[in-house]
Amino acid sequence: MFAASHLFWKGWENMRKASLAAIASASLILIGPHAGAATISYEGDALPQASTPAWGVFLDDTAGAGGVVSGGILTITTAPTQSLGYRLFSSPGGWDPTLGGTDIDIRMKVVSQAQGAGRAGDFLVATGTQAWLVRWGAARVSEELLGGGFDLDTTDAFHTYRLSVAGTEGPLNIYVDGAAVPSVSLPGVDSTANRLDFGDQLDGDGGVVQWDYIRWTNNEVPEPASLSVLVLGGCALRRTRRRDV
Ligand SMILES: [Ca+2]
Ligand SMILES: [Ca+2]
Repeated sequence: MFAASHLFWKGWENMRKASLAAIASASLILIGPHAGAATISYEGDALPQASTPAWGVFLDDTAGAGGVVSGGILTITTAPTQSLGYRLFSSPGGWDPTLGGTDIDIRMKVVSQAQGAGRAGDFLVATGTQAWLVRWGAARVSEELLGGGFDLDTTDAFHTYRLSVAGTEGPLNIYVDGAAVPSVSLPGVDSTANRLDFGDQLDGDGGVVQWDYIRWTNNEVPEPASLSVLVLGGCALRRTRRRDV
């Protein structure tokens, strides 16, 4: 008798888990990346120009110092008189203004800032209407075009920087290592550029910077219809849970 009821209970339990999983996966489909979302990553497994998609080398006066890939890390070495930049999306632009916003996760480390250099490396975010140029020094993260930034030891370890742009107009919020609150929130400057650039793009900057990955996601705003279905899905999930208690 015990075995039979135990079996029945296990069967019910499995069915309940299956239906919960079905509801959960249906909800995930709704809130996950939509067909219109675009995701691109550079993982440091090859030089940017040899990766998929291939980045253009738009600045290279490093005279051989340049970029070196090892163990999934791209290391860029520049003297203050040298520069090296990699570019994606210059034509056509990659930023879809009909999509809702963008997160760019960058895991990187400043190994050293060259003597006399302003900063060591940088990243340009340009949405087609606004642009930001984020720069990393050994002790500060800043924005070049309007100013603003925050102090941080960028040399002690790899840090993950999330550059999050609301829509195409901004502001740009920078989150460090998954923090809930941005370290800085910056308005952009007007720009028709539509691209991503990274490396050492500025005269006067230089040093050794290691880039582990760059992951770019252009998100679609969920449509109101999808949202209402999502809310219904959430209610169903709650009701199911309540019945179980
Ligand atoms: Ca430079
Ligand atoms: Ca990597």
